[in-house]
Amino acid sequence: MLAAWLAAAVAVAGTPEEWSSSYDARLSQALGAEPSEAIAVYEALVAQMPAQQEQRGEVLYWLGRARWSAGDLSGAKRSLESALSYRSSRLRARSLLGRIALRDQAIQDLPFVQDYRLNTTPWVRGWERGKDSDLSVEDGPDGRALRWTTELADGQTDFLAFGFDTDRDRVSSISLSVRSEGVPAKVRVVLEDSDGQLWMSSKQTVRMGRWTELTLPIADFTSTGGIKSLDARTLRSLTFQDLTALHTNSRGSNTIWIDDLTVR
Ligand SMILES: [Ca+2]
Repeated sequence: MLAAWLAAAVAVAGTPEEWSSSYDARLSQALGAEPSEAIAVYEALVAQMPAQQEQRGEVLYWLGRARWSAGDLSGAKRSLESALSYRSSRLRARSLLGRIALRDQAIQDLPFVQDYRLNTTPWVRGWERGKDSDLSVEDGPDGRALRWTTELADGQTDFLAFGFDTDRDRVSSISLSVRSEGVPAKVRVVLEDSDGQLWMSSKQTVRMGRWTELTLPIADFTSTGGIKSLDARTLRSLTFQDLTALHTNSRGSNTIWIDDLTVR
């Protein structure tokens, strides 16, 4: 019903000005609808909008969101990737693509061991800065390893992340080798549980030009709030934060290598 009404409204909409005035109302109606209805609405809108119209990016973003809610992951990714070329929706689309990738590439079986010969899994490049190609597998100082190119800028942190989908298997520790090329790095690992509560490691110093082995028992993570204790069967994601720019005056590009990730 809603879809039919909106499709009709789309058909009679004329000038870009008329578009803009009714467009927000249409979007908010679709937001309250069932995903299948909303998808029909957004598809009708996208079909009618010229490619160069900036608002098309927003509709593509909402179409991607609705497809994601309906469980259509590949359709969601297509819409969101299309939305990336519109300035107004790029950040939101990239953020949702990142969150989808977290779930897509989540660690399922424990123990999980990665020596970074072939690919960058399970890491997802943080979606607030840089670009996806900042993360690659390359010949490093001691064989193949994960290479992460970061940019040290005033007041700016950066991150990588991966998801857990371990079917309530208990995670007990995370270890990895890290090496920073340009400056000694400062990093921290943050865990999120299924309630959205965050748990932090202490800040870790990564040596410059040498490997630093980080071993992080889950029991050592502390909560940022709340009083419950961490249930290591309910971890949802891990974020590897690069805090280096807050601890050095150096600016510009840095390379962080990661190898031998083990999750037990
Ligand atoms: Ca390796």
